[in-house]
Amino acid sequence: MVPQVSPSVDGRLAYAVLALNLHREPAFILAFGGGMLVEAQPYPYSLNLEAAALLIIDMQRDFLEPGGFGEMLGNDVSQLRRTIEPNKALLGAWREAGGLVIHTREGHRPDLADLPPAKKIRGRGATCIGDPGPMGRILVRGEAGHDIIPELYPAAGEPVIDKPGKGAFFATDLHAILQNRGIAQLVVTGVTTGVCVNTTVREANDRGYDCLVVADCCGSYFPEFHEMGLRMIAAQGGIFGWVAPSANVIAALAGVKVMKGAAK
Ligand code: C5J
Repeated sequence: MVPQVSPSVDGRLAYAVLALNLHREPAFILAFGGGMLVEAQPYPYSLNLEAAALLIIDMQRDFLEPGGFGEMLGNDVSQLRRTIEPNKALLGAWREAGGLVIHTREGHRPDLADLPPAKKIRGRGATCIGDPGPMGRILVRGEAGHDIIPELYPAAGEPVIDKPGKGAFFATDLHAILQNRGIAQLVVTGVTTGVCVNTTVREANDRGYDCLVVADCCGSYFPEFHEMGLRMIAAQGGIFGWVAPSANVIAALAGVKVMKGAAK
C-alpha cells in the first residue's frame, strides 16, 4: 500500500514516514515521481535532487556588505544580510546531499563593453557602474565588491555565472550548463527578491524549469518588494514557480540522506 503524506503534515514527519516505508514499499518512491516532497506554496514541490540545482543569485559583497555599493546608495543592507545564515544552512545541507550548486554574480567586463548605456546612466546617480566605489570599480568583474561574500563562497567545481543583466539566463551559458547536466529543477535563493531573483525565475520558467524559491534565503532592500516578489511567483497556482522556507527544503534533503543510506 502507498502511504499518504498530507501536505499539512510537518515535513520532518513526512520524511520519517518515508524512511520507515522505504524498505517495505519501493512503489512509495515512484508515487512521488522519484522526488522528495517539499511543503511549499501553492502546493508541495517534488524535489528530485539528481535533476535539481541550487542557484544562488548575486550574493555579492557590493550588495550585502556594510560600506559597499548598496549601502552607498542609501540602502539598508541588513535586509539582505538576514539571508546569509539561512543560505549557509541550506548550502551546507545541499552540498552534503551531493546536489549541484551554481552561483551567479552581476557585473561587467572591465572595459564595460557589455554595459548598455541605458543601464550605465539609469538612476542619474553621481556614481554609477564602472566608477570607483568603496570596494573597487562598481559591478566590474575582478573587483573586490563584485565577488561573492566569504560566508557563501563557491567551492571548487561549483559553476559561477557572470551575468551582465538582471536575469541569469541573459547573455550567459547558464542554460547550456543546466541542459548538459540534465537539470530540470532550480531551487533559487539570493538577492534581490524583486529584481535578479524574480527576473531569473521568470526566465527559467519560460525555458521549462520548475523553480522553487526559498523565501528566507532571498531578500530585498525593500521588505514590501520581497513580500510581493514571493507572492507573485506562487500566485495563480504557481504561475512562475513555488515558494517555501529553507527549513522545508532542508527537511527534504534529510529525506534524501535517508534514502541514500537505505540504498547502500
Ligand atoms: C540584483 C540589482 N542582484 N538589484 N541586482 O538584484 O540591481
